Amino acid sequence: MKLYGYFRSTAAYRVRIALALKGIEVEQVRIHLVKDGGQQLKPDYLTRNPQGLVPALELDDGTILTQSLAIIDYLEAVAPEPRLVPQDPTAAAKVRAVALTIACDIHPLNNLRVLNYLKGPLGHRQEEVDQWYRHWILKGGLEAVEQMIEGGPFCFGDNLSLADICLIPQVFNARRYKIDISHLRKIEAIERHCTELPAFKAAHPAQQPDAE
Ligand SMILES: N[C@@H](CCC(=O)N[C@@H](CS)C(=O)NCC(=O)O)C(=O)O
Repeated sequence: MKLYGYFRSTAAYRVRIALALKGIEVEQVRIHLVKDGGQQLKPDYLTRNPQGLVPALELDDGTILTQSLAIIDYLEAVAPEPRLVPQDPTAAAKVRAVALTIACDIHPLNNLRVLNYLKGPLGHRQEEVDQWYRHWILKGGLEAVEQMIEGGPFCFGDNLSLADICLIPQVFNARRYKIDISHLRKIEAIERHCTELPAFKAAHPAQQPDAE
């Protein structure tokens, strides 16, 4: 299998964590999101993902899967251990609610193409773009997630789940943009715990072959 991604992509980072947890090895293909005006927008890559976004997972038979959560669902189906979504329907819905809050409500507002559009065509100053980022990552974003999770050592007690897989990359991104999250005590504790685990370490952007 080939994972098309970029070291700093939080969506690709989610998939890398899931792959590492399940012990699945893939070839990584770098799609540089900035160089050459964004390799994700080149015709060759658009044939793989018409959205022009990473990640995409190419299976050995050539099938391409896109959308990080759909890819993780696929991995969960073909390699069920360790479980990333609990069997209990209520627990599963809570895990998915956190994952979807991050993947559908926080991340899209702060994606590279959105920030570039604010700055480029709409002409906003960098301080305004930074304010946008800070606002959406915290308000109704990570501040809500802090209320939705139980906490320690993972989002939902002792069970590592899809919620942690989505949370840790988003926190990495918040730190990259120097967002103060010191008031989010549960999230900070989960970050401290998860980032020490081998699968999270292996998936970290700094450990990727294309890290800069
Ligand atoms: N919902 C998608 C989001 C994918 C996504 O937005 N990827 C970002 C990197 S984290 C990207 O490729 N951005 C390129 C751009 O904004 O031009 C998923 O979960 O896979």
